[in-house]
Amino acid sequence: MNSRIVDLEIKTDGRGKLIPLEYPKQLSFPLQRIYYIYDVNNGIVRGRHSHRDLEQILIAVSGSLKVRIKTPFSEEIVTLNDPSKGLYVGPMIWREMLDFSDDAVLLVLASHEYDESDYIRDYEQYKNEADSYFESHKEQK
Ligand code: T46
Repeated sequence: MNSRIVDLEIKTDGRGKLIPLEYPKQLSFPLQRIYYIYDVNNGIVRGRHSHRDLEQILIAVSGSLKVRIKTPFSEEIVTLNDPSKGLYVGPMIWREMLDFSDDAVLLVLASHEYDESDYIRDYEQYKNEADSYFESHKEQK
């Protein structure tokens, strides 16, 4: 699938831990935007969309949350609860973020500026577009 957990290298010394994220050393795409999500109430599900081109890395820098990642062919739920693990999410992956702990802060590194026309928010529309996308990108299925 066009998503995977990425191990982020920790620089540890007697003062604590630091994780650098720099393109092209640790990041596979040049960064154009960051945002973070926090204060998400119990029972809330965010996301529920796909992106046509955007690549992102999601990191729970504090607390924990789950991410459901879906294509027309597969589905899995990934728990993010470790600031040294990133979830890379490539184009044409349906995502939903849920089960945020009270202290969860989800940091997102994005390859492009915010662009609403890159979002697919209707699941039927997503399935139609994803079928043709994965037909021509079989290696990402
Ligand atoms: C994604 C998941 C992981 C902006 O103005 N600029 C931004 O960069 C973003 C991301 C959002 N917004 C506005 C658009 C909406 O009015 O912030 C509001 C909430 O955005 P949205 O409902 O899209 O948030 P989520 O949590 O459902 O999804 C977000 C990202 O939008 C999305 O790209 O992959 O986090």
